[in-house]
Amino acid sequence: GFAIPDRYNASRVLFDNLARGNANKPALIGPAGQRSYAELCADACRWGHGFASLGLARGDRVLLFLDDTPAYPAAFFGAVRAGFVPLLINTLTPPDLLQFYLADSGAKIAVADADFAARFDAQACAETALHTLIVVNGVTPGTSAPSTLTADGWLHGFATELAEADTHRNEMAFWMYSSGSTGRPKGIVHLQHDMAYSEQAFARNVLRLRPDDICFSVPKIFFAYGFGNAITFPFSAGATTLLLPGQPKPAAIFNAIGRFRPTVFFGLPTLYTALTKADGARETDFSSLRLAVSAAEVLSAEVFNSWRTLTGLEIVEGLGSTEVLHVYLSNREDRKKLGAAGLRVPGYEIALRDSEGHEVATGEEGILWVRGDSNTPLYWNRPDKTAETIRDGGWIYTGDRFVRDADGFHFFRGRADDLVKISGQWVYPLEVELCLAEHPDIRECAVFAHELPDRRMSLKAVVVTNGEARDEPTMTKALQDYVKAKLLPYKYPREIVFIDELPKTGTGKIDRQAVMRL
Ligand code: 3SK
Repeated sequence: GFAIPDRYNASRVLFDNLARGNANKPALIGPAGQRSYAELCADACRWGHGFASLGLARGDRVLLFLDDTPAYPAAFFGAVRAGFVPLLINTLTPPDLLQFYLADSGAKIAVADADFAARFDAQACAETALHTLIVVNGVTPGTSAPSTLTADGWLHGFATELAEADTHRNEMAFWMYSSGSTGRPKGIVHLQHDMAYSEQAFARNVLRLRPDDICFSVPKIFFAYGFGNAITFPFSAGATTLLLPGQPKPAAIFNAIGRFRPTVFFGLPTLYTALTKADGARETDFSSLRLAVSAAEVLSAEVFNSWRTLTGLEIVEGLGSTEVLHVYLSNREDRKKLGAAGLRVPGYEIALRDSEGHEVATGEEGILWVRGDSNTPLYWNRPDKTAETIRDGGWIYTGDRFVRDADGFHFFRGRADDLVKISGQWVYPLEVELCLAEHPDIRECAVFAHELPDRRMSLKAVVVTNGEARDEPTMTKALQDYVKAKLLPYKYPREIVFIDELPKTGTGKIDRQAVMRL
């Protein structure tokens, strides 16, 4: 473990910069604005007072539906400092899923960018405890939240200093949600000390950030990966974070690199692939970058080599999870193997176990278990899922099959279940299958994952429609849009095959092996 005091509030990740002499340094830069550490701390204090003025009590949840702008860290740290618990929510979430998040968490207050405020419609707000929606970065014409406030004018009325809540290191600090197999995501609870722990484990040992670093995470703050990259690590190092709102299109990313000169870049294989192939790549000046990091998907040799040719940098690959908060296996700048998720990150215990729970020998395949002090203690309201995943005194069962070589490098061999990572985010094919099956034009369907030539995973659906006549391109688009609107958008099947009848086994069940060969 690392030295984190018993009485500890996670807002120190930001506020300790004031005592460290960083008040006038830029904490964040980017097209949506710049803030020094002093300004960001003042903004956070205003948010903390603002939330309290709306009647929140210690431990109450605040749902954040925010893009990467200065308002995100301000609202997050303000809530934590005042003893409230922010939820970091994917801004692509459709209204019925948003309703689930609000109802499951009991959040009474939400904060949303003006561009997303309309998502808080009657469906999203029904049967929830939400009483106030605070809109940032603009005004909104109206929502179904009982009361809506525009942050700009409202926040200025509050004081710019706020004493931190006297929280215990093991008190709840913030949550994120992860996918569930049947459309019921799990609230992953993180504690006050978890940010500091993941920073001491991963960032200090692998990234070795310097105060003059400028971190640029394309994965957004609402992902655990982006949250560490863009918030926890740069602020812990007294460095600067570059926040880029909007869709992460290559042109916007190249423009941000040229204009703001980041030194550490965080992406994932899908993004690196898109960047190396995009117009404008060769015209971009990457010379400010000293480090490029990847996680969330297996990195192929092809992507590694293309990025090195383009920028001169060798990508450092790691693997983490939202449950652990950040990366627990990683390559190093000076010790890496292509195709490996990496070495154990100090601070985490890693075990590869067989189905009886015994550790396997070097070179043998086992399921990866991980234990460290940033592990979530529970899924909110889900004792069943908590007991399935967190076992034997705090070990997390990841469901990932791995082999470890004699040098301690770990190689991914697939999943123990059918959970799959698409563009770096978890999906259960079954969840997509259940969703598609509800479409009025679908008689039966099967959805499964398959590996692409570059080792990334993709989703394919095989469907039987109700009607005889069908225009396949139009219907493909309609079915993809249907899944995007019902589930999170990245869960849509990239390929849809239309057939007249699904192959069946002798007992009349769908023959999945045969379907996968189609
Ligand atoms: O998917 C990953 O590898 C990851 C890394 C860091 C934090 C969170 C996640 C899910």
